[in-house]
Amino acid sequence: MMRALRKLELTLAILKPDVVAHPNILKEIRSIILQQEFFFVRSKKLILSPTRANEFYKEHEGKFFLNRLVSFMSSGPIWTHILARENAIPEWRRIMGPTKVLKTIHEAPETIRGRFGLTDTRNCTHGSDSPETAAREINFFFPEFSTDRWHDTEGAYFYNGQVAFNEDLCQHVPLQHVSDSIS
Ligand code: IDP
Ligand code: MG
Repeated sequence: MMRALRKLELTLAILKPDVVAHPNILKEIRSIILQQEFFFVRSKKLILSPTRANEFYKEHEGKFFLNRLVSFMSSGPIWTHILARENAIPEWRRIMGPTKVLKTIHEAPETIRGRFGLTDTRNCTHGSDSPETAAREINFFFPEFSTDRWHDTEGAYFYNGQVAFNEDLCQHVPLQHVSDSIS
């Protein structure tokens, strides 16, 4: 029997400094992402400079919260991930929950932001909000990554479930590449 082909969509996720500062919360959010059947296609831990944080959030220029958002996002390490799944963009935003934590803790307490968010600024996670944004944001953090090339090469392993999650890399690795990638 042919399996129905479900198109894998890619999105950019960020685990913000409030999450990365708390190893147990970081671990819990990773396991939620895995339980929800996302693949970690690429992962990087880094510290954003204020200049880069400003550039990333340039759509919010002029908003009252931009300065505090930029200081927060450059205040400590973040994890950035390219996640893959069917409907990855809306699905990741759905499990994150709404932006404003102080409402979300009442209105969607089961979501990531509802469970672990601290304030409207320190709200745990970022997720791209459209295919165009996802393309820009993936390129922002992973300029060496080509979505087309990924679909043509590694993509097939993901479609066939021939990948294993590597905890150290925090990435799903095509099975016959496992030994190459960790050497
Ligand atoms: P999103 O992260 O859910 O896409 P955006 O409106 O794009 O939400 O805002 C980007 C980030 O700016 C939010 O995740 C949050 O950290 C911060 N932010 C948004 N609105 C507020 C606010 O009203 N007060 C404080 N911070 C905010
Ligand atoms: Mg946004």
